[in-house]
Amino acid sequence: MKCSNRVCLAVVLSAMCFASVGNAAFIEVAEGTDDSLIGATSSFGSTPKANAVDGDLSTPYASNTSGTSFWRISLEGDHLIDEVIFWGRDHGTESVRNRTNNIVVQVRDVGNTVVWESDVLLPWDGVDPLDKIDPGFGPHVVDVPDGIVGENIVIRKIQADGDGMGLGEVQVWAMAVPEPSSVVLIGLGASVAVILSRRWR
Ligand SMILES: [Ca+2]
Ligand SMILES: [Ca+2]
Repeated sequence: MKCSNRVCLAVVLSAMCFASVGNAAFIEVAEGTDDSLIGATSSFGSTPKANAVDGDLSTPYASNTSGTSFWRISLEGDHLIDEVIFWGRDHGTESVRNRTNNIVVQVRDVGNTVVWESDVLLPWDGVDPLDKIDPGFGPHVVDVPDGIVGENIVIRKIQADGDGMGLGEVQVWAMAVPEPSSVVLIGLGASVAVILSRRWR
């Protein structure tokens, strides 16, 4: 089938637009993230912060404190966040599984401002530090509401309860948000495609 240059241009631009819109599936973006993009409270023994995204549920990050702790990952650019899924540490004892009690998950923007925060997850009763609820190993699925965009994901243990925080693995299901310049180009492409398709109908 032959087509004029203008019609071909319209077809190509339209295809680009549909490709952008059609790539709407969320993917897991945290696994394998470089250590330099991860921050955390200092770790216990040989449980470095990057262990939480090494793809291996049996290798945890564990904070070296009995107080509050945090673990943070940069996604390098704005992302539409769908879900955060995490696992704790599981060495067969409730006390180790408890290292995911009393935590919140946050989405933060590039300036580190919190744009969304979960409820307190897996809380204990707040009275007796030894009377915690066994949260189990996981997966613990945290649904982030539609439309939340951020660059950093933070998991914080918010209450000193005698144990550090342990994360066997963290997954972030998200979709990169195009840079403004890309959006302008896509919009321009769509406009040109519509104009040319009308003229050559
Ligand atoms: Ca791991
Ligand atoms: Ca969601």
